[in-house]
Amino acid sequence: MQKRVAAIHDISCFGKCSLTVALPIISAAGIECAGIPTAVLSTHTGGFSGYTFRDLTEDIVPIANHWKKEELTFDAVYTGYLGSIEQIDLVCQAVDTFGTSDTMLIVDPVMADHGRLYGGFPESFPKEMCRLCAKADIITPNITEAAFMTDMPYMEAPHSEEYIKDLLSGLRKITNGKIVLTGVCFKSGEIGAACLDGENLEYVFTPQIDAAYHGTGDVFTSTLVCGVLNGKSLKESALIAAKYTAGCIKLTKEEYPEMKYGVNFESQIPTLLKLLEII
Ligand code: PXL
Repeated sequence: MQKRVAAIHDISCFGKCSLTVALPIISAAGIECAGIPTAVLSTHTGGFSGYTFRDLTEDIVPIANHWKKEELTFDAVYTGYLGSIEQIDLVCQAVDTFGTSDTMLIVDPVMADHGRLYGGFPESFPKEMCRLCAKADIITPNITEAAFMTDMPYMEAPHSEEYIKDLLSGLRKITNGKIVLTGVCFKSGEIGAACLDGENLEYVFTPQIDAAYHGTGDVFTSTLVCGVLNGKSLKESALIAAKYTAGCIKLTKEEYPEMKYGVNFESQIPTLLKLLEII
């Protein structure tokens, strides 16, 4: 039976992130990807100025209610960028409406990077995001998001293992779900993720490429969703996601170093399908 995901993110019309990344990656893996757009922006908010922002908060619950009425069921709900605190509550409500006990909730608490909240987010946003993370089966914060949600200081790489374990224990107080903490770097030249499943902590690493592009967090978590729904373990899925994301960054750096335009994930889709053992 084909798996079905509901992806709840904004549509940034240009800039390769959120739904314009989740839809193609999840679909390429053979998984149906329905979407609830939380907002429509002309571009993402990182590096562009003067972007439009059409808020779709009012549509979230009616879409969920309609899906419920149609008796649509989902193997997973995958949430990403949410444009306001109100949307966090409405997404919790929407998940309760059309989700069942078999629906996995994967929350990427998209709100910050490099020690700073994204533009437009209030200081209180990380604390509010904890409520959605509390309901999740898997969360995928980066180091900045983890630091903000746990009230711990943000530390630049290279990280000590003690710092990563402290962040993970802080996150464990927020959620009983599995935790994939991204952007973990113990020594220069290697970057990856810490995967905490219950008490079991494992790391995955790939060679670090000296470049940063927008939307790579969305590429990573969309890929993780594909791995998990295709029956891979958390660690296997995180390694596939790390390898695919690193491959996209490497190719993009060779081709076109404009960070705000996102990565060339499209031409790497055949590699993704091989990593996922679909082809
Ligand atoms: O990739 C995360 C993301 C998603 N959506 C919007 C964003 C960002 C990051 O800046 O601005 C609108």
